Amino acid sequence: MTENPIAPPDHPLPQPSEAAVQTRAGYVAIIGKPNVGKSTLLNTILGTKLSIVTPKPQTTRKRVVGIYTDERMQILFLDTPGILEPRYELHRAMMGYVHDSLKDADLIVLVVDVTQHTDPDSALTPDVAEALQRLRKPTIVAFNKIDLLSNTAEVLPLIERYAAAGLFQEFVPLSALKHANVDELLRTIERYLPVSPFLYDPGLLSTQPERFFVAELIREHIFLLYRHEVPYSTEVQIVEFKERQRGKWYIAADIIVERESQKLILIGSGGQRLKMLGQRARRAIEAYLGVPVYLELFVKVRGRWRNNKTMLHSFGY
Ligand SMILES: Nc1nc2c(ncn2[C@@H]2O[C@H](COP(=O)(O)OP(=O)(O)OP(=O)(O)O)[C@@H](O)[C@H]2O)c(=O)[nH]1
Ligand SMILES: [Mg+2]
Repeated sequence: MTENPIAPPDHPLPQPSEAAVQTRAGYVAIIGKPNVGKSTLLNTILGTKLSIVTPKPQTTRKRVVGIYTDERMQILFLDTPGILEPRYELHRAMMGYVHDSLKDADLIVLVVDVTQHTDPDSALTPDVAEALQRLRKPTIVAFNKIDLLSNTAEVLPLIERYAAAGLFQEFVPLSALKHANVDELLRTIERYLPVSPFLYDPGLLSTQPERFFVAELIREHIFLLYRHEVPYSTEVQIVEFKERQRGKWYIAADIIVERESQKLILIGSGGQRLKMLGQRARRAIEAYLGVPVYLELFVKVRGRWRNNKTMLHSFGY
């Protein structure tokens, strides 16, 4: 084992009278390459589907805040887009969320896919490795997808290699999908979390508005329903969000694509594909909001929006 420069803070055992009040709270950035299971891990910890998940890489594009609270601690998780080498302005904005989250975090969870990232170089890009080195924050490696190993002992050589990199303090093999060993990750996080009162109401699940998650659910179903470049060329903007005391809530969203040909694919012959998308997204939104919803979708073409900073800004990037 290499030297461990960032040891967990010393906590004297709390006196019985203090035990009830000594809570911990802080920010934990969840980072890692695309598709490693960052959003799945967040959802498993929260016990609910908050952050969208698909089998395709680059599903998450913005920062998603998820709040975990139990009797002893409150963790503000920052789920981030997958680490990549930017090819578009959109990618640069996505990497901006990763770097901002690293700065804001008290500690970091690096998620790796044990079937892909058998050494630390493959789990990071040079800029993120440099940021970890510079920031020197406690960093836990979550070795995810151990359910795909024929023998869990196969993770041991990986742990050795990651430990040798000298960038990480803790190593937790787990399966976010199968809920295996996720409690161990929470216990490990707790040891590094600052002593602090809770930062938010314990009942709060996120600091982001419902309309953000509604747009995400529509995007999730675009990722699930369409293939090739369509999901990657698509953005969703909520244009109307009307809550109603009685009757259905009214939600209207623009689906923005880069080319006319993508618009045709989205709509499908006779509008069948768009109708299917609308039905699936509506059901997901109703499950999330717990109310009946009338959802209207409009497809619009905005050429090269992924490389247009002004447009990206207007889309909230
Ligand atoms: N077998 C297995 N699959 C998993 C596990 N965790 C996540 N997955 C799958 O991996 C795929 C990607 O999961 P996500 O949670 O969207 O991954 P992500 O890291 O958030 O991906 P991006 O947002 O694209 O960066 C999905 O198909 C998940 O079901 C796991 O523990 N085991
Ligand atoms: Mg994700």
